[in-house]
Amino acid sequence: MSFNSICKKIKNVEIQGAENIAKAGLKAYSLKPGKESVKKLTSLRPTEPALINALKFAKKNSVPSALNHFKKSKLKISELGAKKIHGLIFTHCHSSSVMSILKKAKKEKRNFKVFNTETRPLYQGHLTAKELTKAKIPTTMVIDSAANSAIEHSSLVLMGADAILKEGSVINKIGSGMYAQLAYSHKVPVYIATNSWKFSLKDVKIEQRAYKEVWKNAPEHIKISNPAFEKINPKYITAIISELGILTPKKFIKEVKCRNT
Ligand code: RUB
Repeated sequence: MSFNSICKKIKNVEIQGAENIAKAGLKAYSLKPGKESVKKLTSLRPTEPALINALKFAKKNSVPSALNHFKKSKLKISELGAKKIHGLIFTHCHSSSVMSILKKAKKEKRNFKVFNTETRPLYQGHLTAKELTKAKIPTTMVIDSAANSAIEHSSLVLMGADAILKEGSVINKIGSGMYAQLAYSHKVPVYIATNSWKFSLKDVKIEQRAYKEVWKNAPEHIKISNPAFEKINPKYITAIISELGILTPKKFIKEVKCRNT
């Protein structure tokens, strides 16, 4: 694949999920290193600090060592996260970090089932349902607006992250904030599975995507808003599962800042 075809696939969400985007960005950068490439790559999906952090690390060290960081971290995240898996798990969108935890839990023969959302408008939930079913994990997909009763009966909500901000809030697929708030109201714990490279000291722009993703042939003059992501308030988050451990948002921020100084 060429630099430009990787960029195109990232832009139109054929390559999706923060970590996959960061890894594809590293591949593209290795094909065409330089400042201009970094500028182009980081403009494609603006809500992605992992891509920015991975490129920074690769510039200083190397692309293989950045890829190795993701590989090692994923192993740790799946090992730590699998220990939390039991009963009914609710997830949203498609996160490779969440997938790795659920597959590890399956390997450990843990007893659990999954409810996942279809995730309009781009239906990343189809990817999740297909991947989990292929791994022989019992999975039921629900439409996004049917999540309340699924969450009410869940043992825990497990979602990924695109960004973690300095006050401890997490940015993930649109709907994540609402699901976390619902879980909180039902006293269901919320865990976020993520690599610590999603942390950003700077504020992160929420990507607005084309209205055509929501309604292809919408009549003229109809306004459609299509934010791709939203914030999850840290008060709804039980813990963040990362390569740094299973930590409350506050402790996660402390730890990540400590390591970066
Ligand atoms: C994907 C999404 C995922 C995070 C985390 O959104 O919100 O939950 O990116 O993924 P999109 P991972 O499909 O718009 O990219 O755990 O793989 O980094």
